[in-house]
Amino acid sequence: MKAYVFDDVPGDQRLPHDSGNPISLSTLKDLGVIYKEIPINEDKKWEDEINAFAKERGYKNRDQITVTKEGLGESYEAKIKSFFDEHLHEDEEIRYILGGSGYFDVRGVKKPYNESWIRISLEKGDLIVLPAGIYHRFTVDSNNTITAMRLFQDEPKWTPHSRSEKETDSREARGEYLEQVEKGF
Ligand code: KMT
Ligand code: NI
Repeated sequence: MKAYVFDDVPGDQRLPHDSGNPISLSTLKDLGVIYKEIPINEDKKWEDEINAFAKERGYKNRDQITVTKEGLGESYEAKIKSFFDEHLHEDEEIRYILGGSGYFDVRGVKKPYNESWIRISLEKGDLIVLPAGIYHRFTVDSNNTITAMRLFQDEPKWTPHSRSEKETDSREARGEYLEQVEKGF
C-alpha cells in the first residue's frame, strides 16, 4: 500500500499520478479509511485472519470480483467507467486484494487536503475499508488486472450514488460521515 495526493493532471487514469506528496496512515484514519495488511502465503493463515476480521466487524457475506475483460465480460467498459465515476455508498465498501493491483481514490475533507483526491495504491494482501458516505472512485493500474474479495454485512448494497448526478451532499450517509470526520473515527 502506498498513499499520496493525486496530481490531478489530465490523462490516463491507470497511470500513478503521484504528486510526490505522501499521505500517512493517520491521515487515512482521520478520513475513516481503515487499512490492514494480511499477507497471502501458502500456509493459508490469511483465511483465518480474514474470517476473524469479518466476524469482528459483522461481515456475514463475501464474493469475489476480477476486473479484467474476461472477468467482467460485456459490461467491462461500462464497469471501468462507473468504478471511476466519483460516488458514495450508504454502506461501507470493503475490499481484500487477492491478486493484481489498482487504485482507490478518496476525497480529502479537511485542510490541507480539502477536496483533493488521495490515491491509495493496493496490491495482493491489502485490505481496505471505505466508510459509508466517503466520496471515492476506483481504477485498475497499468497492469490491468485485479482480483478482490468483496465483504459485506448482509445484503450487499452496491448502489453507487454518483456525485455528478444526484444530490449526494444532502444524503444522510454523507451528513453522518462528515459528522464522524469532525468527531474523529
Ligand atoms: C468498486 O466498488 O469500485 C469495485 O468493486 C472495484 C473493484 S474491487 C477492487
Ligand atoms: Ni464504491
